Amino acid sequence: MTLRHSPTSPYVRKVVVAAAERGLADRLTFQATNPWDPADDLPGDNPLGKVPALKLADGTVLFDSPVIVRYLDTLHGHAPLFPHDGDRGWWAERTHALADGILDAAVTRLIENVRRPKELYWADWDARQKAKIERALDALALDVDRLAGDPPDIAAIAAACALGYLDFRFQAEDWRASRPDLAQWYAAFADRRSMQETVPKG
Ligand SMILES: N[C@@H](CCC(=O)N[C@@H](CS)C(=O)NCC(=O)O)C(=O)O
Repeated sequence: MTLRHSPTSPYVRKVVVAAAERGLADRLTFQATNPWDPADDLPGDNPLGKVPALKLADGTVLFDSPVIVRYLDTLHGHAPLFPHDGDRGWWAERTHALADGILDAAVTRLIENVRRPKELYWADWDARQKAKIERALDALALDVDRLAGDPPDIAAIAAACALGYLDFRFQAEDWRASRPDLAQWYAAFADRRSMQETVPKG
């Protein structure tokens, strides 16, 4: 399987961490891809022009990251990344969505602050995204006890990748101060080999 990959994408990181946590790391090969390069052939694999995209041996291309992680879950015999049992399963799905929502808002903020021409900066839009992130972090912090578990499920992996992305792109904004339990959980999770091997660079 070939993963179209960018070293700074938190959605890619989530897929790579999920694969590593279920013993699938050796099954992945990587194709470096810059989704912002108009000359890149990524749209031929993913019409949305986004990474991650996973190319299978038969030519099928899977996207987006939740679909790829679901596919990975069919390839191993360990505890499922997406828990099967009722309440726990729905909670994990919701927490995965919450974490991806943090990423969506954070990536939107990054574009607004870094890529968008300065004269077009829309402060209210930026503030709206920031508020989403703050509320979602509060919700994660309330449920921090449920993030525990070894091996981690998709909720914990997605939450950790979201927090790691905030550290990577928004170091100046301290999400830890008002959420010490979440900070403590993340400090331990970030030590896992799967996380250490995927620290974003760039
Ligand atoms: N919902 C998608 C989001 C993927 C995404 O937004 N990837 C970014 C990189 S972090 C990208 O490729 N952006 C290029 C673009 O939006 O044109 C997923 O979960 O895979």
